[in-house]
Formats: sequence, structure tokens, C-alpha cells
Amino acid sequence: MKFIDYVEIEIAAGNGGHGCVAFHTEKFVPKGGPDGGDGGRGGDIVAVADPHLTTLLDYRYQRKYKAQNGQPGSGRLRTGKSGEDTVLRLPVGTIIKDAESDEVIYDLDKPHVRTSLAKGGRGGRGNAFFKSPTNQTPRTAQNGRPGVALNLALELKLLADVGLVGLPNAGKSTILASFSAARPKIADYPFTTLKPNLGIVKLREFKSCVMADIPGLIEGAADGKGLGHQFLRHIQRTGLLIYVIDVNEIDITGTFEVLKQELENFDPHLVTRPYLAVITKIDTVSESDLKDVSKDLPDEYIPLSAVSRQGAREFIEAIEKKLDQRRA
Ligand SMILES: Nc1nc2c(ncn2[C@@H]2O[C@H](COP(=O)(O)OP(=O)(O)OP(=O)(O)O)[C@@H](O)[C@H]2O)c(=O)[nH]1
Ligand SMILES: [Mg+2]
Repeated sequence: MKFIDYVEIEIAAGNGGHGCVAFHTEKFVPKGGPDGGDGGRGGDIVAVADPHLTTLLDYRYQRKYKAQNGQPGSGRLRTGKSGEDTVLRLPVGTIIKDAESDEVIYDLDKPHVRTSLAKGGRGGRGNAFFKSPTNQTPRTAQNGRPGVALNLALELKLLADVGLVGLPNAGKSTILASFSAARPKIADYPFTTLKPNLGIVKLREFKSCVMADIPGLIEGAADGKGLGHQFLRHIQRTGLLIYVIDVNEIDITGTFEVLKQELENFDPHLVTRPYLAVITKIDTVSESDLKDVSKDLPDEYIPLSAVSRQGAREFIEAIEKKLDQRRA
């Protein structure tokens, strides 16, 4: 289930501030010497591996990053203020390449590693610097140097944070398609999904997660029945499992137990994971039927329609809450 998140961005470090041309002036000192200060240096573009991020989604929305320029120098030998660095927070595992040459610039392989990707330009020298025995009144100063500008390619191998598990035809792929840009095959027959699909789901603010839809499980899946068992290992590393159950299922809690049992048979650790249970396709039943169904179910069952998107907000909030709890 290799899936690569890929974006290209433009970065530009800050330019150095210009040096200043100035002469000392003071009452009764008619011919003060040159005292123009140097420009400040431009800010760098810095990358940091942030263990709370799992996708490059934010970088699809904003593609250009610029660090602050240095301030120009001024009289009385004052050096300009340096520009602030711009810090790019990237998920651990992001590989940063030069987009033109495809060369790897840096591999953010561990949490919190930090690297400068583009250096800010040096500030220009003020005219005071150029004072010499032969030139007591230099009237020129240096311009600041431009900051380094680069086109970068960011690559990240995605691992699912959230796994959808359910019987064949439960509506798993429809959920993935409704909440991400992934376009898995959806059809009204069991075993439509033959291999796992991954998509990036936007949560609130700057957060996102990777959701995996695996082929439907049937009773006996852990012993090799159906298709799903081959893929159970793909959800062994997900932090959150979502049990997807069709609201039209006659025995909803029984279905939930079957699913849980299959996972447990495959790997007892799986059922100790945080989970959510989703009752999907609620647009296919009347409100009063839904009430009847819901009254027998524990609170953690979230009603959802991936088609009408009823319950969509609650669904996303519940995922976010569970993932936050796990990360904390
Ligand atoms: N009305 C309605 N139909 C849905 C909803 N979710 C899924 N369906 C339909 O249910 C059928 C099965 O949906 P899929 O998303 O393919 O189900 P799946 O769980 O991925 O199935 P497998 O891949 O075979 O395991 C399709 O015809 C969908 O259009 C829903 O929320 N409302
Ligand atoms: Mg499917």
C-alpha cells in the first residue's frame, strides 16, 4: 500500500538589507567621518520535522514561501535588523528534493530534525566600512545580497492513520471518496474493492490524516476467507480503526462483534486500538426508523451518510478527537 504524497513549492530566503551611506553630524563637529551601518541579513527558509503532521496537505494550499528581508543599515553605525526565518513544518519522513535536478537536499527522517534549506542574503556593508587612508569620505555602500531561491519537490510515503473496516458493500469506499480526493471504485456489489486505497482527509485547521479503505471482511476473514484478510496487515499500524456498518444491517451490534472478532483472530492487539463505529447510509432510512435503530445502540455509534453528508462534521470531529488523544 505504497502511496506518495507529492507537492512542489517555491521558496525564497530573504534578501540582505542595503548598506547605508551616512556621515556623522554633530554640533561643532562639521566634518564627522562616514558612519553608515551595514544592512541586516535576510531570513533563512528552514525545515523542521513535526511529528504531529502526517501529510503534505497544507502545502497544496500555499505553494510560495518567502523569508523576511534584512533591514537597511542606518547612520551612527547602526546595523539593520536581520530578517525573520520562515519555518516550514513538515511531517517526519518527508524527502526534500530540488525540483529541477531531482537531487535529494534533505531527508527529514527523525522527529524534530531541523535544516536550513535556503540561506538569507548577507547585508551590504555601510560606507563606514570603506573608509581608508586614501578615501576618508566614501560615498558608496554595498547592496544586500539576494537570498537563495529554489523550487522544491516534497515527497512523503504515506502510512494510514485511520483504517476503515466493514463487511463487503458496507460503504467504506464511499466514505473515503466523500472525505478525500481519492477515487476508489464504488459499486453496489460485494468485493468491489480489491486492494486498499488511501486518501488524505482534511480535519479542522491545519490538521489532516491518511485514511485507508481496505477490502470488505467476512466471517472467517482471519482464516483466509474473502479478500480482506490479505490486507489486515495494512491496518496493523493505523492509530484508529473505524468500523463501518450499513444502517440496513439487521443486527448492527452483532455485525460489529463479527468485525471485531475477525480482527482479534488476526491480531489481538488490533482490538485494543482506539476505534469509532459508524452507522452509514442513514439517508436510506426515514428519520423515525433511524431513531428506532439508534435507541438500542451505545453512544459511540456515529450516524453518517457519505452521500448526503449528514453527520459529516461529527464524524470528522470524532476522528480528530481520537487521533489527538492518541498523539497526546
Ligand atoms: N444512499 C447511500 N448509498 C451508499 C452510501 N454509502 C455507500 N452507498 C452505496 O453502497 C454501495 C456500496 O458502497 P461501497 O462504498 O462500494 O462499499 P464498500 O464497503 O467499499 O464495499 P467493498 O469494497 O465491496 O467491500 C454502493 O452502491 C454505494 O453507492 C450512503 O451513505 N448512502
Ligand atoms: Mg470498497
